[in-house]
Amino acid sequence: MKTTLPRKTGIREIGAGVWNLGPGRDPFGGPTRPDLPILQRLPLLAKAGITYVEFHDVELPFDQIPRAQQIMRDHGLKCGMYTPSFFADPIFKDGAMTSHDPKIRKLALENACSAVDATILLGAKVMVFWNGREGFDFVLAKNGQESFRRMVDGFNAVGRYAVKKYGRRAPRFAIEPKPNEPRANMYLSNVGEVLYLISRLDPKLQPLFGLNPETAHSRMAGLDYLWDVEMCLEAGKLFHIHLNAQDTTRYDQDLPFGYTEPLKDLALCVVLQDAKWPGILAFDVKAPRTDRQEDITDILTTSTANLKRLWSKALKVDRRQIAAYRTRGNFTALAGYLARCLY
Ligand code: GLT
Ligand code: MN
Repeated sequence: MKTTLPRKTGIREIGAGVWNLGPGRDPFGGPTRPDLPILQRLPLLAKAGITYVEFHDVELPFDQIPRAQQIMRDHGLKCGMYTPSFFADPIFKDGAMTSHDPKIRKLALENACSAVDATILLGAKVMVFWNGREGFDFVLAKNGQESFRRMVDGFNAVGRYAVKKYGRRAPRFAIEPKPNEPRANMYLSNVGEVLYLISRLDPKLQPLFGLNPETAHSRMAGLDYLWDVEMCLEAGKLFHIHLNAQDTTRYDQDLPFGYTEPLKDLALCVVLQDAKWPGILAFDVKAPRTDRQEDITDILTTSTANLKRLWSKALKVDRRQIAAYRTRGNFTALAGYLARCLY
């Protein structure tokens, strides 16, 4: 059964990445489940209620797209976004666009351009750039100002390629910030930094660039994801969103949406509803190492159930009450009101 969100503006169905259903690897141990071939994950995603699937180029290379599309059609799936992997291949160990080696930067650009082609072929409207290896572990390992210019040049070049080849059909690019992991310090570590980078791109290309904020990534940076999302909305730059949960500022956990901070998640639903945000609400979660193969989609069904519940509760939140609490400056009472809506 497809999950849909009642009274959502625009797209009502849910998204998730094929990598969400991995074999349970972590930095301290190998897989605990079979590594299911990507195409075999598609029926599982469909069965878990997902409609919009997300892929990295390394998960769905060009030549496998027709086969994937057939499976997707059979299961009522669509592609929500596509993204070049600038982090898995050891060649990108010190970054893709910000690598010191011009040959590696050229390869990154080529990969990004083929990802544009794949995004178009798959009918997705958004291509994501995650800053996986862009950054540094040691001070002075890179010249920060030069790195910034390399990112500006890189994104401009991808934007130019997309516009030249596809004109108005060009996908929109959503840059996904994260503060650390795998690098000690990552460039484009938060929403504000990405908004600044976009302001430095070629003005003609700026409309093509926006963000894919991820709730857990904001939390890892010790930031409030509601404010991060509101900044994206204010700038007209919320192009995509990754929902999950994170238990304080430790390593990236990709926990089920709604698990750690349900009250904030309720408020997030209120904000998205009021903004009439039309895009796909997508999960970026990770089936934990301890879940058995037969339970691998529990992470998605749990996230979905939480989202549906919070979304419906958010529809019932009385906006006039919120306004009244604001006017009177009764912020603790406002917190109490939200808690009553939630519990
Ligand atoms: C990686 C990362 C995610 C990104 C994915 C897209 S890859 O799993 O942790 O947050 O969205 O590149
Ligand atoms: Mn993500």
